[in-house]
Amino acid sequence: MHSHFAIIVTLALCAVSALAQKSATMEAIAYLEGAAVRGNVTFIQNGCSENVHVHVYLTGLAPGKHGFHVHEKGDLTSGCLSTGGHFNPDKMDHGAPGDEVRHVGDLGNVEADANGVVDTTFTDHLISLTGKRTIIGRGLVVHELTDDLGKGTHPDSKKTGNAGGRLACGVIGVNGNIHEWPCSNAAVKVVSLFAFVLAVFISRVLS
Ligand SMILES: [Cu+2]
Ligand SMILES: [Zn+2]
Repeated sequence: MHSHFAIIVTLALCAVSALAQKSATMEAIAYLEGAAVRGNVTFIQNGCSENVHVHVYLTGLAPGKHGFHVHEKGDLTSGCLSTGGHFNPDKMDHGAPGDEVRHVGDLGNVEADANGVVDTTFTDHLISLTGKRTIIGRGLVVHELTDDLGKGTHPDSKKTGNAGGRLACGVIGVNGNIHEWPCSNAAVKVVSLFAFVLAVFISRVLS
């Protein structure tokens, strides 16, 4: 009887920890500001290894495409220049969002309409709001020119996409009310794994 109780408790713990990791919605936001350009970018991730949904709203741009990247630092001391290079924890060359070889921070281009407004939504599979590829606390930059996605002939193509000056930038911050985001904590995974192994072990012993 005690053993059955232990199994039920253990399985319940597994389910709760699995659900907690699955259902936690993480949200982040950056307010971008420059001489003429400003706006908001929001990021939503519905679980630890899920894709990140990005909504970009910017005004004051020249019509057309503009390079759009996560840069490595959230430092705005000397404006957008202090945000460093593209966020690149995997030490790759610059590329397009859909490429195998790209910086984590390579979000491609956003396109402003005839009024200079960007209002668009896309999904990225490589950036994350948690773990090794987290973009929380890093810089977000919109550029003067089109990012050539690493396919240009300019010497900077494989480094920056030759996207020109930095028109506006901001820091990506937390925009949610959950106190602890689940998957940045390796301990949560260890506990879940331990509970699972224990449950399997107990059920073997009893059968
Ligand atoms: Cu950039
Ligand atoms: Zn890049």
